[in-house]
Amino acid sequence: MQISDVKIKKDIEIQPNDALIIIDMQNDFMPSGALPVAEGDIIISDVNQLAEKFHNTGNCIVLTQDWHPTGHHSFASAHEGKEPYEPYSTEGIGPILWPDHCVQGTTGADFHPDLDTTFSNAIIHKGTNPKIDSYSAFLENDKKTETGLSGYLRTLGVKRIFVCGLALDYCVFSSAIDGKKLEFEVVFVIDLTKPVGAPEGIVSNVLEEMTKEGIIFTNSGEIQKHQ
Ligand code: VGL
Ligand code: ZN
Repeated sequence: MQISDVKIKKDIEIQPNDALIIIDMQNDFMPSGALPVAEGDIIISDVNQLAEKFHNTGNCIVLTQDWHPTGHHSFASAHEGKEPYEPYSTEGIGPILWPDHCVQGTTGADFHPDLDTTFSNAIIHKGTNPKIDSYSAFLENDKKTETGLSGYLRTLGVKRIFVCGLALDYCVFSSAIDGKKLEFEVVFVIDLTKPVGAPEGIVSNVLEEMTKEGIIFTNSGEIQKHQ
C-alpha cells in the first residue's frame, strides 16, 4: 500500500471536541538534521495553516518534542559496534537503532524556527526515559507507561484527534494507533507528514495497519472551520 492508495475522507468540519496533535516538528528530523526525514520541511507552512484554523475555532493544539537524554538506548552510539539504522529490538527499543538525535536542550531538539508554536496549548516531551523509547505521544514503547496526554485531552472533553508531523512511519503512526486504542476518533492528515522509510516496507505496513484499525485519512485542504 502506498500513500496514494489511502482513501481520503472529504469535507471534514472541525468540531468543538477536536484537538490537533503536531508531532516532532524538530530540527533533527528536517532534511539537514541528525535523523533526516526527506521533505520534512516542506509541510511546515501547511501545518501552520491548519494550526491557525484550530486556533481560530478555539480548539486545543498539542505539540510534541522527541526529548532524549544523552546516551539514550535508541542511539546506535550507545551500543558497542552498532551503526545507525541497524536492526535492534529489545523491550522498548527498535526495530532499528537511530543516529543520536533530539538530545534535550540542543538545537537539534528545538522546533524548526518556521513552525508557529504560539498556537499551542501544551507541549509534550517524550522519549525521556534513557532505556525506553517513546514513538507515540500517548504511551512509551513498553506500551504501558503513559505520557499523560490522554488524561489531558479527556479532561478537556476531546473526542477526536487530528495527527500530523514527523515521522509518518514512527511517531505519527504510533500516536494514531495508540490514540485509537485509547478510544479517540483519529484522523491522520496524510499530506502533513513524511516518512523515514527505514526499514524497507515500513510505510506500506503502517498504512495497512492504520486502515485496518479504522483510522480515517484526510488531506489538510479537506478540513474546514466550523461556524
Ligand atoms: C522518531 C525515530 C526516532 C519520530 C523519533 O519522531 O518519528 N523517529 N525518534
Ligand atoms: Zn527519538
